[in-house]
Amino acid sequence: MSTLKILIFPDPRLRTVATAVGTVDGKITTLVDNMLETMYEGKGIGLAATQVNVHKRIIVIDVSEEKNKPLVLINPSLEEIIEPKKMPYSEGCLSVPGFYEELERPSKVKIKATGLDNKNFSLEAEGILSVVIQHEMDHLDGKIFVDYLTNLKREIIRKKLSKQKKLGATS
Ligand code: QAP
Ligand code: CO
Repeated sequence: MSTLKILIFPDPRLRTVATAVGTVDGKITTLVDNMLETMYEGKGIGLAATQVNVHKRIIVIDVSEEKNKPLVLINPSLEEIIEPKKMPYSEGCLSVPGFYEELERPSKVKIKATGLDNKNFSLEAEGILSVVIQHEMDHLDGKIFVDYLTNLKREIIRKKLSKQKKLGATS
């Protein structure tokens, strides 16, 4: 296994719309292993393939306390918004390091996806899992959580991260 380089906002490659995975083969399972390792190393709870510059519809998530319950979603799609009542949640992103902002998203959703075994499944998600799934599915369409903020807030974040990159900062 190896860790992958994460694209940092405002990298334009984060705007790429990912394409569907055909069948899950060895190449995909290796990618998923590396995405999980990258997510765990970064202390993340979710990562989309887009963030590691692979433009395929793949998400890995682990919202468990022990970090031992990986969830892999291939070609995820929203089936139903079960509870449209918006839940406020402070969101972060491995591609927007150091910034957290409160957003509101539907609190309970039903999604459909393919697993590593190539089988389709449905999943009802609420609470933080619902939020993370929606956040990661946005990445596959080139959307980032900062897009929901005011232009001013997004510009401040963009400028700070651009400056850090220019200075070669690692934090
Ligand atoms: C998405 O994001 C998420 O700024 C996953 O310095 C997170 O795992 C959705 C992270 C929270 C909803 C709520 C961010 C790690 C990880 C940082 C992440 C950082 C180090 C973010
Ligand atoms: Co993200």
